[in-house]
Amino acid sequence: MRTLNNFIDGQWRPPSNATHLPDINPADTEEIVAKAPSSTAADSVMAIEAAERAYPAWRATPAPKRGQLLYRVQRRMEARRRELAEVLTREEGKTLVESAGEVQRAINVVEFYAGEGRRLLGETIPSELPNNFCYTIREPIGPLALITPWNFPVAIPIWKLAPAIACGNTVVLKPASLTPLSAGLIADIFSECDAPPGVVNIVYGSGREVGQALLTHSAMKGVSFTGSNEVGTKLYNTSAANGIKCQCEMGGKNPIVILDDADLDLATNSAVQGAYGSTGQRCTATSRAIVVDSVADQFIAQLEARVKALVVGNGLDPVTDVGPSVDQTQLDTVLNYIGVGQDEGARLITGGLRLTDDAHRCGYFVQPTIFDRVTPNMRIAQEEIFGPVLSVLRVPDAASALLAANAVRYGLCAAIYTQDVSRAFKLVDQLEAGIIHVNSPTVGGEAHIPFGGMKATGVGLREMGREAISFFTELKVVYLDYTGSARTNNLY
Ligand code: UN1
Repeated sequence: MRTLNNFIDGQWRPPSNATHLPDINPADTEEIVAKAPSSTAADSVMAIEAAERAYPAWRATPAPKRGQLLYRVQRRMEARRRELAEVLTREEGKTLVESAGEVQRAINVVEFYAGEGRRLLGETIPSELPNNFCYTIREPIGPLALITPWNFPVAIPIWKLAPAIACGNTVVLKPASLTPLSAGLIADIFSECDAPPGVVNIVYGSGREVGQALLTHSAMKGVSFTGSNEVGTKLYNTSAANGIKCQCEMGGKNPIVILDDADLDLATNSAVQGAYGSTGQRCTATSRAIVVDSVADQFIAQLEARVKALVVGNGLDPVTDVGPSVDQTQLDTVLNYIGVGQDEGARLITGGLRLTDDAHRCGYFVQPTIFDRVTPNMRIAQEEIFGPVLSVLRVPDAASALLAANAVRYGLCAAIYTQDVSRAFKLVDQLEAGIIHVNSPTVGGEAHIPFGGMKATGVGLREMGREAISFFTELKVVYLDYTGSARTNNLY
């Protein structure tokens, strides 16, 4: 069992308070996967200072050369993909197939941003003056804080790190306390690839202690965060007070809209994958199925059969379809919402209980759950549950489906099931979501395609793809006058 330390200035350093906490396997709470520091603000400051010292040389390194570090990282990740996936499953709980998919996605992201090193383009803009050349340059921002959640402990750190450093920033990553070892392996890989000391630093600890110190330090120039709305809102406020750039990717309550002409087999598959994949612990999870009345009974019948057949268990077991909740708190939240749904009068179709038989006794397992007859104002139709629970809302037609879909505070993603392009395009126009899938599940996304949401889901520019470059750079505009003799300039 590995005892992790903070990764600062290219070295593993014990936390200043010498305190480590256990990293527990949620599928088998008797297994301690690793131990990780519960660091102090002083450790954060050390990491920021390392990032600050490394910044001038990294900023001066040509962008294509910065990209080459990422190509090396890509190759090391490919070589260590099995280990990364297994660690991910052990500490987060998702199935090995899901973990392998996450690792592949992270590798794709690294590959994409490695190439961006050669394409950190500006633009030329024609001036209204003669003999003037105007152009833009993308420059790095400075040392940045990356604060990442437990549910994608490989992909999310990577999809912030890779663009940040390709653009010439240096970073301090604070990974979620529940999944420290995945971040430890990422640090190993950067170290094996000869990342210059201080370009990538990792500090483990609580948001209150370590995160707060990162954000309020004068050298810190920006923060990219994925996690809860509660934390994200505080962080956005702190960033505003300090005048630093901030990007928050937060909750979702994503609908799948099923119209009367939908291919119901396809829609059922999508609902199963979207609602129960990763145990529902992803911000893109499908948590509402909004179904037109005329096909609702058939959809529910198909869905129920599929959900009852799902195998819940340890993600390392190849027969498992659905892993555990990540910890006791998350399990309690899910069970609490199941109780709320019943109290609100929704109809429990299947699931609803914690699994406590011998095979599941040592993990945080809950049955995949379906609620029918959910109405738009119920809490289980409004609030993010982050567990294997799907709320089905029945509606009379496409117009009321749209109203129900938009009647939440979040706006991350939505899926539409119809065979009619004209209805699909109209919904695409009207749905309040940053990512829309037509005839494909709400979850997932490709490495080079922007990711993010509207409304309470997100603030501060999209992640991934070339869009992420806007967040991770400053734009400089240059006016160059080559007249070479005195002339009257424009007056505005
Ligand atoms: C995905 O579902 O494909 O925290 C990725 C999250 C998201 C990432 C989801 N920011 O779940």
